[in-house]
Amino acid sequence: MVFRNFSLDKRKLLFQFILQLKLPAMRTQQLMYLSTLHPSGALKQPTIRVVAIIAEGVPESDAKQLISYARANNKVIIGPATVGGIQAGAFKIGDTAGTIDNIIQCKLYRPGSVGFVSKSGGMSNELYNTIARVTDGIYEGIAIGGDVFPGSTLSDHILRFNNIPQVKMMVVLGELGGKDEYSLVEALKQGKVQKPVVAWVSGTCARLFKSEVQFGHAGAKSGGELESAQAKNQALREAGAIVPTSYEALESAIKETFDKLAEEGKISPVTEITPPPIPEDLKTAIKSGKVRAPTHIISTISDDRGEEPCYAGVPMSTIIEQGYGVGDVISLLWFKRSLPRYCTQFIEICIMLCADHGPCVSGAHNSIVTARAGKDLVSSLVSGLLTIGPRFGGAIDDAARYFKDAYDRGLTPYEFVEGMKKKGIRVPGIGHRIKSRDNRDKRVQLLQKYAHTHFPSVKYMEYAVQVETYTLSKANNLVMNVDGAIGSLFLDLLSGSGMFTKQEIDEIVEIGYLNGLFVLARSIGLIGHTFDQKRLKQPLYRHPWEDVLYTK
Ligand code: Q5B
Repeated sequence: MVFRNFSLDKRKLLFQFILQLKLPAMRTQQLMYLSTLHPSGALKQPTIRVVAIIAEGVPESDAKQLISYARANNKVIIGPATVGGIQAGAFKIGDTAGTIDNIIQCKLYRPGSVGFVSKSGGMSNELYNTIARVTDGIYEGIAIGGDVFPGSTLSDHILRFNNIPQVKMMVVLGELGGKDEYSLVEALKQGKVQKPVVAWVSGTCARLFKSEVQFGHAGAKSGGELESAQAKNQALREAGAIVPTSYEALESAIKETFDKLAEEGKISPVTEITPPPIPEDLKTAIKSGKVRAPTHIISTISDDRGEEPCYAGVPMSTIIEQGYGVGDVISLLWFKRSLPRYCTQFIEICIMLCADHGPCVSGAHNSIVTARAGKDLVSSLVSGLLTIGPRFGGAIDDAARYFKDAYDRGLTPYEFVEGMKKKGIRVPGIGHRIKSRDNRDKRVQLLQKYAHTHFPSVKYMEYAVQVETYTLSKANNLVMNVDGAIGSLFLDLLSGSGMFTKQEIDEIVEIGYLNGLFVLARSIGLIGHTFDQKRLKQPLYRHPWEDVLYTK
């Protein structure tokens, strides 16, 4: 790659330029083209005559090679390190002339009579403004860039302007360092330029410094006397350019030259047009409080716009420095409040208990089969997660809903279970494929023990235990399962903590937050199973024939 310092800003300019390529006003003969890959690639395109290199820091040896290729092939390079160029009312490249407001203020929306060339991009914007104030405006403006080896020189552009009939006068802004300006001096002396040239070489202050000074541009170095601004201004003056005595006097020199041409009838009045109103940039308008844009998303749980992300208003530094745990983060992001430690610890216990239950359960089996089919982590995880539902792991919300409804309505366990049977609904949170009266689920016991010790009330869980006592009288495996334990205990957490209104509890149960605990927890295990299969380099899974009952 030629460009070693291709900054983000420059890439933005490139993008901006590519958008500009679509402008209908663009004139093909002045097509300027940027290659994101290599400018020599652009130069080699037969239809491209001019290449602008906006990148800064192009190595000098590379710049020289590009320049010699361009010269040999009758092509033009503007830059490197150029801010671009503009043909007023027609085409703009790069960031030259700045914002739309500035373009309008500098009358760059329609052509004037002045050809302008500058080394400095920043100063070219300044001069666009100056020229607009005292003349009928710019016809074309080019910043050649401040590198030691510019692709095209000041005199290249002046000679070009000299041949453009619409350009009646030229303004040149050079700078100290290098000898570029002397090629213009030569062209003036040889009578190659017939139109008035107003010129100023900036950097006269360099003499005030005791040692050699390097200004902003690579080429702007106060070297020997010949390269000084004073010497170049003098040489230009002697060659016939109109050179003021100071930069401050440049504006009046431009004005006088223009007025003289106008008096002589060499400049016909420009047809003024009213530029079409450009709608204000939305971001700027919003920032200044002028408009309100409709939002497409409402978010109430987190905010990443400040210095640090906030979860429910709590800054990340507080979360980290005050030792918050996963339970605290869940309480902030799901419940939008800081819950007491016994609650967040309960959430963490749920996550730990449900993280995995071996390779044979639906979710893990799916993830294992998917991983063995060569699929990636996310696919394997998602395939396992998709099995979570009313039978497997996803019965927590329904358990909470039905237990709450039955308890709040004062139903006896008998009335509740038989009522469900009549409706043909299995009691969520009850029943397990391998757990039974004699092989209780240790996880359920641990949750119950924790709640008995820390919760102010366990009324819903006690009701679930009564339901279990009744279902166990029907069948040995109709035990309270982990979904039932979490569902009933979360009801106790919500109602006993004093942190939620009745309405909020109903909403949490109605929306169905609680399956989220299983989904989140089991993701840990499913990811583990996926890694395990990949680590073990397990082959494609094929279910054995002998394990299938083939029947007609
Ligand atoms: N019967 C869990 O059934 C299972 C009944 C019932 C009334 C019930 C079943 C069920 C509700 C949903 C639920 C969460 C499908 C389970 C989990 C996470 C896990 C998993 C792991 C982990 C098991 C036989 C007879 C039939 C049924 C009756 C069954 N359940 N009656 N209420 N709840 N429960 N899911 O053993 O007369 O013959 O028609 O749906 O809470 O998923 O480790 O594996 O961590 O990964 O297959 O722990 O209970 O029994 O379906 O053959 O039914 O019992 O009506 O009666 P089974 P089935 P009948 S925890």
